[in-house]
Amino acid sequence: MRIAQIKLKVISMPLKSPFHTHLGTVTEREGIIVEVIDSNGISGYGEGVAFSTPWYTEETVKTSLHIMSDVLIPLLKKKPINQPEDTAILFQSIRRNHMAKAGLEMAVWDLYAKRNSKSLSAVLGGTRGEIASGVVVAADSLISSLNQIEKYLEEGYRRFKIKINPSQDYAFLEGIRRYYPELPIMADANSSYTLRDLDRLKALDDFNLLMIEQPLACDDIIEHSLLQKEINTPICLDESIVSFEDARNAIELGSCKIINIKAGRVGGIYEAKRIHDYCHDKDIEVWCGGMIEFGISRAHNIALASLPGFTIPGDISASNRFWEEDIITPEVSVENGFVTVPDTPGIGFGINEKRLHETTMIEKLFKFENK
Ligand code: OSB
Ligand code: MG
Repeated sequence: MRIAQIKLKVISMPLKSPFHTHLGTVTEREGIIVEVIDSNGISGYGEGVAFSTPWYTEETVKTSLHIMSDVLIPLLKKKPINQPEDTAILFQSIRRNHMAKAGLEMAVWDLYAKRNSKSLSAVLGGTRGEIASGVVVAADSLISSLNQIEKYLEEGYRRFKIKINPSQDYAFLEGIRRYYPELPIMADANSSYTLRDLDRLKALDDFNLLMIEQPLACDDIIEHSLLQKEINTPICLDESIVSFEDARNAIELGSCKIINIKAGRVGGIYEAKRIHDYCHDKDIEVWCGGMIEFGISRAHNIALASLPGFTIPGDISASNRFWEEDIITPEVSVENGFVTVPDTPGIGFGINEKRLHETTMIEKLFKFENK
């Protein structure tokens, strides 16, 4: 594979409605669109998914742009890439900065798949032609949560993720269960509890939740293992798992029964697949999480979630869950609760150039020397 150019575009788009978590409210999403172009003019796309501020991981759009521009792209200029796996291995000499790495790495996967006229799902070994779709409810009151659930149910979603925290948990979930006693719901706490809240967390066993996502802090691997022994609800880890080693530690310690895999959080598809394969071996269920992503990242998530171990509906919702108009064409859509996995080359979605152009704030071009 000979890379001829890389384009980075920082884009910014308002969310259709504010996204509330106890860590903050997101109303506007920035992201970095990565285009890797080979010497034949074929383009592969990826998305840097760091947020504007470091509320979810330590990276930001600015640090990602810096690491991509000044560290990772210079590495790519030095060493040829033959297989997409080479990218992740090349980036191992740089610590962390997983979202920056993933943006570039995933663009190389898309490029590789397109050069081989195969869908990304086929390249990865996907076995599913459609993905059961879940959606997140991140509202700041019971009434607006109930309204959102009603609307998403009509749209066909199969699993509902409710954001909780110590000041919005028992009564809140009780309110939802009163209207929806059988609904497949899970709760995401985004690290808002400590082991001092053990009784509060035990009480949530009353609601037959599919799982509780990341109740404790991101480095509380041992505390999560203690908590899992005390509660019946399966623990799913999100923030705690940023690498294959984290996944192995968590599983060996019994810190979780389920893992939420996000390629952006773990440095890209290579690492995501390693975690998937390990979990598959160990009978640990996984699902594909989202981070309020634009269409390119959504498309990558669809390909990843077509792997056999992704047995639980994830955060793969339609483009219109968050966006008035996405940057891909066609947009991701949900029909009868499922998203179709494209069988066309690469990620299988085109670029909505007009939308991409009107949301672009910063543009950078890197030209590779053609030896
Ligand atoms: O904790 O899973 C999370 C969004 C941004 C960052 C972290 C998380 C989330 C979500 C939304 O819960 C999932 C989605 O994009 O659908
Ligand atoms: Mg989460």
